[in-house]
Amino acid sequence: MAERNSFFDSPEVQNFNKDIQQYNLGPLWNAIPDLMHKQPTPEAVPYLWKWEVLEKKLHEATQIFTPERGGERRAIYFQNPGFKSRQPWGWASTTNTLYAAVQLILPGEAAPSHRHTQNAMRFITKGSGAFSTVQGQRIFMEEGDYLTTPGWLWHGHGHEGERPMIWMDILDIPFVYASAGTFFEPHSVQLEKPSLPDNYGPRRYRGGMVRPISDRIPQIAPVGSYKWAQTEMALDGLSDFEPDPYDGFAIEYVNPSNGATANPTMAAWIQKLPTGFSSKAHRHTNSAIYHVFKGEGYSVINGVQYHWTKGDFFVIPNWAWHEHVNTSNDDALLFCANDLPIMETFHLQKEERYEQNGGHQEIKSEFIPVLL
Ligand code: GTQ
Repeated sequence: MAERNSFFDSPEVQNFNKDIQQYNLGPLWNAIPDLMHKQPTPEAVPYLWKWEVLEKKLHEATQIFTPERGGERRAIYFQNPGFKSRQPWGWASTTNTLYAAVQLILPGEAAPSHRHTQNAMRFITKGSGAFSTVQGQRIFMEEGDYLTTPGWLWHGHGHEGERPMIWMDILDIPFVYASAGTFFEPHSVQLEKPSLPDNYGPRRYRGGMVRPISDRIPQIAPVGSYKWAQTEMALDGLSDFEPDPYDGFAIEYVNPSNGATANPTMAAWIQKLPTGFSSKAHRHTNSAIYHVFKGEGYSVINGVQYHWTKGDFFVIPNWAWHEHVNTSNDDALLFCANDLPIMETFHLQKEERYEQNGGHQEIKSEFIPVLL
């Protein structure tokens, strides 16, 4: 492409550009550098939210909002500061395609059943005794469980336990919004009555290890919930071998009925970083949202150091260089949700390895999180 020169600033061109606006037309020659930049320039920025802040704000929200009063869920979403000027859907974008939130439910509360075209997944951060009713079965949730609720499935939540329960929601809200594919419908009853035994999917599939022979036809979410005990066992098995240099010991949740990601548009996995593990840096087109399930360490994202401890959440936007380090004396466990399936479906996925300096970025500054 030719260098941009004074031609673009000439009154003749500027007047023409202005003139065609009244016909709702636009000049490509003016727009192309912004439309077709050399590499991804996501509005999302790297960011990190501290657990102490989230937990406190969720508990404060219990004084203000109840599902009964508001007819909805008590969820607080991760607003990426890079989107603040983009209205209205910038309000709820954590990355360019993904929304993530933390949700708190109190014992005895019920979040009403509804369905929408957005796909959802959950990772259980704290507590037990709450359930999500999906596809007619109550799926009880415990710390470390991963649940899938693909688009248009009815889902509502209840809590039979003793203490507040918190989990992470991840949905493809910005992607579906941009595609104008949003449908939403509340259920006719408050919380859908179960039509199958409790934990039907996870019990029949043993966490995705097997497939009952009657289920050979692909289904959208046959497992429903991937139990922590089984995930931990799988991680332990993998740990006898070499870690991936970029992601440590990482295992992805899959749908055993079709071999694809557990949720169609979003992938999710768990990464174990052993003591002292320091990954190499790379970047990829897909964006990722991380939750620190266990441990302590830091990630370097585009040369900035993000310290994390248990419970924190952080964002790696598209095409950002990143690497992870475990600084603690124990394993660190990271839950990662990402839009890899979207990027792969549209042939946009690319990865690049950081080759300089032994594969490690120079740390130029440290991120200072907003504290209470
Ligand atoms: O729990 O069903 O954070 O529908 C956003 C939309 C949670 C849910 C969110 C949802 C839900």
